[in-house]
Amino acid sequence: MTRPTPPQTVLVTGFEPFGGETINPSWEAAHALDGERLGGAVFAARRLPCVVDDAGPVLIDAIEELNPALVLCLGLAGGRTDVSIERVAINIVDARIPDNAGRQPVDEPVVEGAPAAYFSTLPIKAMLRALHDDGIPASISSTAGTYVCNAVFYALSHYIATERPALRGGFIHVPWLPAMAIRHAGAPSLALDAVVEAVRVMAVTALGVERDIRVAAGTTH
Ligand code: PCA
Repeated sequence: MTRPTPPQTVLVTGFEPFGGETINPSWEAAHALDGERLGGAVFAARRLPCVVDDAGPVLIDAIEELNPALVLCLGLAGGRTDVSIERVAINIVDARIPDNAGRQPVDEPVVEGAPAAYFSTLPIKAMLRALHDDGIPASISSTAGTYVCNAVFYALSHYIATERPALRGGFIHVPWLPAMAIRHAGAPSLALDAVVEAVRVMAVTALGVERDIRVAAGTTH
């Protein structure tokens, strides 16, 4: 008798609230997907602390525990208008506000002596097209900022490059939820259901597309 193959794990992470907010849509979306089946895969969600020194190690521990086939890290970028698929992680922390441990590093590397930057190993253009085909507003972003999200994205990318070259993983920023945007006049927002659906679409695409497609999605500034 052949044993059924266990489902592949898609690790999806979100962050705890930060910067005076009481909710973080990135964790709300990840949490909503925890345990959900997706074809031959299953989502496992983990919440990361919004702490520069801790978030990367918590993520790496989760990868070593779960041995996922794919890692999608989510974070909030209040003010962004759509699902932002991040292209590049940079080796710098320049925190505009203190993190949740009260530390505010300025111009410190994420990993001492490591390369300046890494590109996402996700098929970002194929993911972008799949989101648009599904009617979800999305774009490619070429900066994940210089705070905890970029630090996690960099830690993940450095880990993949040095320890697990076969693993695919990257970072996606999401806008405020409508209930959060109310407090910021005129601010853009995206409903939680749309964010959750976006993560499903991105996961299916990243699991199924080996070579990324070539479509222009850059910016002039
Ligand atoms: N967004 C912050 C950190 C946690 C989060 O959800 C960022 O973009 O760095």
